[in-house]
Amino acid sequence: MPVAVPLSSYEHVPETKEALDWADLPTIDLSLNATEKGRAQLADTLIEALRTKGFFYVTNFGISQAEVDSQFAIGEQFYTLPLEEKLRYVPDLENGEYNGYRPAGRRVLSSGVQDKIEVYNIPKPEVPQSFPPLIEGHLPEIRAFQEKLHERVLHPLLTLLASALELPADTLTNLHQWDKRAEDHLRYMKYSRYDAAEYEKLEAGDGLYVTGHTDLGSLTLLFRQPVAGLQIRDHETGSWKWAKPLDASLTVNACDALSFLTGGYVRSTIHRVHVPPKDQRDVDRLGLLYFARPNQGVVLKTLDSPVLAREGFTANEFERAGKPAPTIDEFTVAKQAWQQSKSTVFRAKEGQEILSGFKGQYYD
Ligand SMILES: O=C(O)CCC(=O)C(=O)O
Ligand SMILES: [Fe+2]
Repeated sequence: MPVAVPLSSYEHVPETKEALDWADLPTIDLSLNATEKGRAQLADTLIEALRTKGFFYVTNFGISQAEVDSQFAIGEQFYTLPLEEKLRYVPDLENGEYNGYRPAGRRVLSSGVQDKIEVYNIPKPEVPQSFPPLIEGHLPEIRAFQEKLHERVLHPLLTLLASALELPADTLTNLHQWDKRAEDHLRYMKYSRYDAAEYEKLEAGDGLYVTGHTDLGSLTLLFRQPVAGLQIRDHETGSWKWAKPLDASLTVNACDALSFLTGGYVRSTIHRVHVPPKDQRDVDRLGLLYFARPNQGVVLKTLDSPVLAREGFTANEFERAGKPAPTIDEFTVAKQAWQQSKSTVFRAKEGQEILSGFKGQYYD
């Protein structure tokens, strides 16, 4: 087994000084999870956040900044590997596989500019995967980090959500067990900078690196990202606001699978990535994310919850269309293939039906 290559410490870039229209997001402070009163309060805050803003911060989640920075350092180092080495780890993207490396330049952005987004996804240990020696050397640390995210962040949030839905506390955690095979993955993501002329072209179009979309799993956990770019569409007002980096926090959003499981009561949140403000255009944007998804084989049908029954959220898109609800695996492959297949035309795949009863959509 390769030994861990020592990494230089990771320096976060300075935040923007521009006065952007920041989203005002609620915070789930997990230190309150220690008492019954605190849990009741958090469950209320969480369901309100999921029903209105769609995004929220999580703080005091029991993972140190040093551990987080170490992951950013691994991600930064990964992207210094020669392209030919990274290309050895490209999965069958056209057919919906996504663990491993996705090179830049598969998508055409507005004004015909090619994307400069690279993605590297690391699945759970149960999923067979080969890694470059750099990653292999750090695998024990990466595994420990993934497991902590699962047990210390995902599970408390799912337990709070079960309580808000008046379901037995373990209803949702049972569908998301760490030691079961599933499509959860940790991601290092890099948006490389453009030159001034290309930024101008992008701005003459829609100014976006990533079009408005929803994520396909349960919850996405996004580590503090000092280079502004992420924008969130408010469920209530429809307006786009920037996500502000908040110290020692995660930014979390609900995704398609959780929306299906709750008959649309929890909405999958629409978000996009804008080109950064002018004072951050001379740096690359490095992201660290965890995409949580239900266990393999979980059928995406609406849960039987007293709250959902009372509020009238008893059928999701598939059920309302009289179609069989897919398993998370079927849904994942179909939506990933739709998202990832190479395109030469801007928004070539708009509105395609990706599974019977569900269309792939972009959002403005
Ligand atoms: O880079 C970001 O801030 C968000 C990325 C994103 O939305 C995604 O990869 O699904
Ligand atoms: Fe996303």
